[in-house]
Amino acid sequence: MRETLEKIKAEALEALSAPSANIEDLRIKYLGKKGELTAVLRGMGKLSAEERPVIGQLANDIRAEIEAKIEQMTAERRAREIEEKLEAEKLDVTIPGDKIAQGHFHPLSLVQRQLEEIFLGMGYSIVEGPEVELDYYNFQALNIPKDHPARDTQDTFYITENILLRSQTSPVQARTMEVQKPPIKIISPGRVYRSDAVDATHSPLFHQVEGLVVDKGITMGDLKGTLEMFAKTMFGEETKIRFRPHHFPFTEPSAEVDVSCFVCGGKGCRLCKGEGWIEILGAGMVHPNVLRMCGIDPEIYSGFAFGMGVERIAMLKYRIDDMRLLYENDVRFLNQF
Ligand code: 2U9
Repeated sequence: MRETLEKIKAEALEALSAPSANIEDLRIKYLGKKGELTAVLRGMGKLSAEERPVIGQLANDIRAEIEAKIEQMTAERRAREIEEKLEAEKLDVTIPGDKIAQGHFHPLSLVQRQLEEIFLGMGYSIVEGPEVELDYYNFQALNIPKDHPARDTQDTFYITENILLRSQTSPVQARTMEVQKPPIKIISPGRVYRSDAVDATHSPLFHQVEGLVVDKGITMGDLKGTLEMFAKTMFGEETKIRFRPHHFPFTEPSAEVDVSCFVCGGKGCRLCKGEGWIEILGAGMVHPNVLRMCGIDPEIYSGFAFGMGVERIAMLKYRIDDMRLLYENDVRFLNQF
C-alpha cells in the first residue's frame, strides 16, 4: 500500500508540474471523492492495527503535499497571467497625447456675440422671435402697409399671402411692445431673409442686430449718445459718428449712421474708399404710428431704434471683401478667426 501511495504522489506531482496541466482535473483525479487517494484509503480496513496509523499518516502527508503543489501551481499560474496582462496592456504615460482638432466660433457668431456684449453692458436685454413671421408684424405694424413702396426694397419669401420669412428683426420688437409696458430696452439679433441674388455684398439670408428703447422723454440725443458709445467700444475710442438724414417708414426722423474710418482715422483710404467715413447702421426715432399700432401712446412715450447688418460689421472688422466667404464653410477661411 505504501508503494501505491508513493506512486500516486510521484505521478500527481509530475502531472501537476507540466505547464499545460489542467490543475482542477488533476485535483479531482487524485484528491476527489472518487479519486485515487480516496480509493487507497478506502482499503485501509484490511491493514493491521499497527500499520493503519502509519499508512494513515503517510496518506495524509501525501494529500497535504499534493494540495501544497496545487496551491503553488495555481499561484504561479495566476502570477504569470497577471504579468502577461500587464505586459500586453503596457501604457506609456509619457508619450505625447494625440491633438484633438478644436473648433471655434464662426466670425459671424464672434461679431454677433460682441455686439450683444456691448449692448448687454449698456443694460439692454436680448429678445428673440420667429423667423417665419406674419406679414402684420414684419410690415404693417412697422408702418409699411400692403401697397407701400418700401416693400420692394425688403422683398422677401412668402409662405402664404400673410406668412413670410422675416425681412428684418423689427417684428420681434413690435411683438415686445405689444406685451410689455415701457421702459423697454432691447436688442433683437437673428437671421433675416430677402429675395436678393447672391453676390459679394448680398445674400438671401443674413443677420441683423436691431435695438429699441422706449420710455418717457427719450430723445434723439439719447440715440446719438448710445450709438457713439457703441461705435467707440466696437471700433476704438477715437471713433467719431456722423448722422446723415434718411427715410425709413418705421422711424421719423431717420438717419444713416457712419463711423470715422478706423483704418485711416478719417484721412481717406482704400477701406473707406477715400471718404474717411464708413456707413454701419440705420437709426431713428420710432414713428408715432408704430408706437400706436403696438399699443403704446406716442403722446406719453417716445423711443429710438437702430438696425445693423452683422455681415457688414464682420466684413469691415476682418477686411473680408466677399460675403460668400462667410457661408461657404471653407476651413482654410474659417481657421483664420
Ligand atoms: C421697431 C421700430 C423701428 C429698426 C431700424 C434700421 C433703421 C436700419 C438696416 C441696417 C442694415 C437693415 O441690415 S440692414 O439692411 N436697418 O437701417 N433699422 S431703424 O427700427 C425699428 C425697429 C423696430 C418696432
